[in-house]
Formats: sequence, structure tokens, C-alpha cells
Amino acid sequence: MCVVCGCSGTDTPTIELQNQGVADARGDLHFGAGAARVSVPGMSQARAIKLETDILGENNRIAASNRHHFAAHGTTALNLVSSPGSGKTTLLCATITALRKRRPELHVAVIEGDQQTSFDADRIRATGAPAVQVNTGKGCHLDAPMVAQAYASLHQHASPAHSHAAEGHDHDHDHGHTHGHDHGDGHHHHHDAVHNLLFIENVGNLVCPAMWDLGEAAKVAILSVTEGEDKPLKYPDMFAASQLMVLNKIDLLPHVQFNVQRCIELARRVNPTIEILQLSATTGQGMDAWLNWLDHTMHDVAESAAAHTHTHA
Ligand SMILES: Nc1nc2c(ncn2[C@@H]2O[C@H](COP(=O)(O)OP(=O)(O)OP(=O)(O)O)[C@@H](O)[C@H]2O)c(=O)[nH]1
Ligand SMILES: [Zn+2]
Ligand SMILES: [Zn+2]
Ligand SMILES: [Zn+2]
Repeated sequence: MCVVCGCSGTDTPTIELQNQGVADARGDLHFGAGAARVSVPGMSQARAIKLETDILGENNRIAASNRHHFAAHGTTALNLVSSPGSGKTTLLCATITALRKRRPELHVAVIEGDQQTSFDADRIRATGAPAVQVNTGKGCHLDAPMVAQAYASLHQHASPAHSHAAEGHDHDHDHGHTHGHDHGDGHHHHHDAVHNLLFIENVGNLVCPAMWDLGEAAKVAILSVTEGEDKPLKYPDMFAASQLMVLNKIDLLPHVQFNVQRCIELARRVNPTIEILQLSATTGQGMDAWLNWLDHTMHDVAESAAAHTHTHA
């Protein structure tokens, strides 16, 4: 768990209490049994909770502002989470290519999260879609401020006609839309008639990204059949936080031991309402259902943004 592991650098914890694992009847040790559900050397459970609350609170404040900003731009943002190598970038490249044929009017952009390299952003840019790479260094997840900055710079990549000032964020888009509104934060927007889709590929990590809200409309967990069907139960937070589980690499099913039905059962055990799609990003099998899901989700987001406008009016 990454909030209180010390990587935030805000505080030097003092030794207050030795956290001990709790042994069960078999002698197996549980370090998540305390109130903070995590053990940090030299830090009490109360201190861990306080730090996590402060850091996540600040993140959530910025995530809410991202959500507002996405809505004002008619952008549906999806946060793709998974282990390393499940096929997120491959799926994104195939999706962008398929969407260009199916919905040529749709603007698709990508924020690529990794610890190092710009390989993934380069792969996305090769499809013709704008992409910004966000490298986290030692960080194990994207956070809301990173996404805010990347989204601001994507605006400039995608549409030079309406560049944002990095500070003050004072801009007035006018693309001939139907209506506009003021959020009361000095950030006046007109709604785009054009829909935008923003994919955020999180750092490959099945644990930490679960708890960081980026302002996305939904988290999408990608699980590939080479990883084992028990992953939803072993990493429950990620599957509990996700609206959709994409089971990728189904072209490999004949070659691996993977019980699809059991995987689905385990995912539903941690999240009874999770939607599940099976596909192969490389063969294209199951892609239509995924594209339909994207259509429905964009539609739902547009509807709730319209409802939101009315409450402001
Ligand atoms: N057989 C098969 N291979 C796939 C599929 N999707 C992706 N791969 C392969 O899986 C490997 C990893 O794919 P990536 O798209 O780089 O995975 P990723 O999730 O973006 O990886 P990170 O960004 O490092 O977390 C590559 O060798 C892909 O070609 C699939 O549907 N079937
Ligand atoms: Zn972490
Ligand atoms: Zn804006
Ligand atoms: Zn990737």
C-alpha cells in the first residue's frame, strides 16, 4: 500500500509502536488486521490512518476538479488498471484503430502511466492519437495532480486552437456549441458537441492504483488469462473498484490452465455488479462488445453531465 509507505516524503515517522502481524490458526501472518489495514515500520495505526486520510483527501479534491473539467469538455475518462503486461497498450492501440472507422468524429486521447520510458506513448502516437507519457519514477500509481497536468498539456497537443494557460486556467472555448455554463471557479466552458474519450493507462500494478481517484468515469481492470484465474480474490481492492473487468488474451486459452467460469465467479464475489468482457486485443475477438461498452459508457457520462448542468442552472 503506497500512501503511507514513506514515498510521499511529507513526514518522518517516529517510532510509536511496533506493528505486529497477526498469526492465524495455521501460523500464517496477517499485516492488514489493524485499523489502518496496513503495517508500516515505526508507525502507529492511528498515524497511518491520519497520513492516508490527509494525502488521499488532497488527491480526491483534485480528482473532483478533474471530473468537473472532463465533464465541461464532454470528455469520458477511463482509468485502465492491471498488472504489468496484461495488454493495456495493445488493447488501446487496437481500440483507437477500430474507433477511427466506427466513430470517426470521436476525439480519442491517451495519458500513459509508467515508471520509466516513453515506449507506450510512442506506440499510441504511432496510431495517430495524441498521447502524453507520465513517468512516475519510483511511484507505483498515477495520482490526480499528474492527470490534471497531463490533461492540460493534451489540450494543447489535440487542439492548438484552444490552448490553456498553465496557471489561472482562464479560457473560453468556443466551437459553436449548444450551451455554456460557468462553474464559478473562473473556468468558463462551453460544452463540446463533439465527444471526447480519454484513456488513462495506469502504472502496471494490481494494488496501489485501486485507491487513487483520478476523476475518471470508471476504472477498467484488465486481466489476462496468463495471470491466473484467482487474481480477483488475491487483489480484491482493484476488482472491487472497477466497473468492468476485461479478460484479455483469450486467444491463449487453449495453451494455459485458466478456468474462465471460476475467474468470473471470483470477480463477482469481490464485486457483485462488475461487468465482464472477454477479448483478445491481438486477434480482435470480442472487440465489438468492448466498443459497444465504450459507446454505452460515453452515453451514460453525457447524460449525467447534462443532469449536472441543470442542477447548476
Ligand atoms: N496472445 C496475446 N498477446 C497479447 C494480447 N494483448 C497483448 N498481448 C501481448 O502481451 C504483451 C504485453 O502487452 P502490452 O500491451 O505491452 O501490455 P501493458 O499492459 O500495456 O504492459 P505495461 O504497460 O508494461 O503494464 C505484448 O507482448 C503483447 O503483444 C492478446 O490479446 N493476446
Ligand atoms: Zn504503492
Ligand atoms: Zn478546460
Ligand atoms: Zn502499457
